[in-house]
Amino acid sequence: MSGPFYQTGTFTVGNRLLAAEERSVQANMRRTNSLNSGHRACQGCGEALGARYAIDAAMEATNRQLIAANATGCLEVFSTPYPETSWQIPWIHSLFGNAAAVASGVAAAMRIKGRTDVRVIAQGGDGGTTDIGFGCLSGMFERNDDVLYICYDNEAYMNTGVQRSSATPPAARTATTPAMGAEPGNVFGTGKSVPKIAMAHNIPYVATATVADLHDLERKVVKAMGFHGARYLHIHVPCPLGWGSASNDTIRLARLAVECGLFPVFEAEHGIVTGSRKIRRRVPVEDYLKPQRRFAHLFATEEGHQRLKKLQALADHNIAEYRLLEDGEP
Ligand SMILES: Cc1ncc(C[n+]2csc(CCOP(=O)(O)OP(=O)(O)O)c2C)c(N)n1
Ligand code: SF4
Repeated sequence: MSGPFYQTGTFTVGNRLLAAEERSVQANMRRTNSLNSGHRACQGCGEALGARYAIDAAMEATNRQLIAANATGCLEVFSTPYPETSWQIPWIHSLFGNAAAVASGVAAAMRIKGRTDVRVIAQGGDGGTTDIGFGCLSGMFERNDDVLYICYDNEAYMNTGVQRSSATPPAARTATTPAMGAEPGNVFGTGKSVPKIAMAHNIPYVATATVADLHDLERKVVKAMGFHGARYLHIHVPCPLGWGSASNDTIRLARLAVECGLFPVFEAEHGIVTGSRKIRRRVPVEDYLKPQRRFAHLFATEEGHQRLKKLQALADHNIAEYRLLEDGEP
């Protein structure tokens, strides 16, 4: 364990103060760098960071016997400009909407070939997951196919110019929900929580994670690979281009999303929540929203301030639902 003088496992102190077994794979000589340098993600891309850590952790957990299916989207486009690729693993580009089905097929083929050592991941953005790929994903869950599906949630269709998805938060400005008119930005609606929908399928493991806590993200990937059957990991990944945020603010924003309650971090087994990451220093939603230009209109008018109150109410609801301020588990 680390010494008593240091706060470890946070953004202030890195791996060097942690015991070897507690370190993220960043400081591990066995790190595979499965998403290698040379890709063309934007500076500060949360999706690139999340994928790099998730896939390296999965490689470590599976003794490097891993195949990934990737939906169309930023992660596929920035990593694999044909005929080149940054991936150092067997990797297949599916269609936009069928990564889960392609991964299910790969897993079935591995089973028929008797390759029980080879494990399969499917991954995609929130558009590919919560919208167009949703049917294939639900089928994968319902059949309990032996696949870990990872959604990198940057809250819009970024690759094609920032269109709204069903994961776009209310009031956010996107190319299809402009910050003007009677309802500026995305409408306040009923929303769609795919982690909750995944839980409703009773699959072995569901978790949310964020690039602000890479140790937790790695731990959840490793844990997910310890299960067989369908598993779902939903990672919150800030997108400087789509959010209108500074590229050096990616980690800070990911952390503020958790600390204000708008992105609850939790895990569940067989449909039951088993743990949630407690908020250490609660902040108002304004702290998270203000550095993002997609929410700038909220700070310009009295109507905007009324909408801020509605967003705070959503955060408060999450805090109560996942008991994010209470001691004990979950
Ligand atoms: C059937 C189909 N419709 C539309 C597209 C165009 N398209 C490619 S990527 C993309 C958006 C991807 O958004 P998301 O899944 O959220 O991933 P991100 O780029 O944000 O990481 C769209 C609309 C497509 N490739 N196929
Ligand atoms: S648009 Fe967003 S998700 Fe896509 S590469 Fe740039 S920062 Fe990453």
